[in-house]
Amino acid sequence: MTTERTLVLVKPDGVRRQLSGAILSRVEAKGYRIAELKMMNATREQLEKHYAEHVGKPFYEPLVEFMLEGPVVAAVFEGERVIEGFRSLAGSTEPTAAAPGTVRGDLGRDWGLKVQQNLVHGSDSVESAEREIGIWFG
Ligand code: IDP
Ligand code: MG
Repeated sequence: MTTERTLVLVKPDGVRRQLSGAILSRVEAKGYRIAELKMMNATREQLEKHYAEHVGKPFYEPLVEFMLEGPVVAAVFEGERVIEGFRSLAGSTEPTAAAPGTVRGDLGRDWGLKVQQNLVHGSDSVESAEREIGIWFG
């Protein structure tokens, strides 16, 4: 049995709003284990790799600029089905529509910007998780 891993980022809005601890706490309280944790400033090169799937979309450049606004907290969480479990805790991409009880639903809102500032990133598949963990934790 292989324990799954996922990459979680508290985005610059979450760090700036001093929600990093509250967000990590929700994930830990669910039962997932922190395997790696650090605060860092992302580089443009890392973000271009991380968000390669979004190149060409209207929010791509605003997204990269947003992620460069300040430090992020990067974590690897472990546990059975943690990829799906974290995505469920995070809530849907648009914070206005994200369900109450989720990180984005409880703590996020639309600020009328070109990119949704929605507090967290979580990998969406085993392949993405391994690729993204390599980008952030090499
Ligand atoms: P996810 O973070 O829920 O997996 P993705 O589709 O992978 O969402 O998009 C990456 C990030 O880009 C989102 O978390 C959000 O910050 C931003 N984003 C995605 N779609 C839009 C959009 O339609 N308008 C503005 N920003 C968006
Ligand atoms: Mg995504």
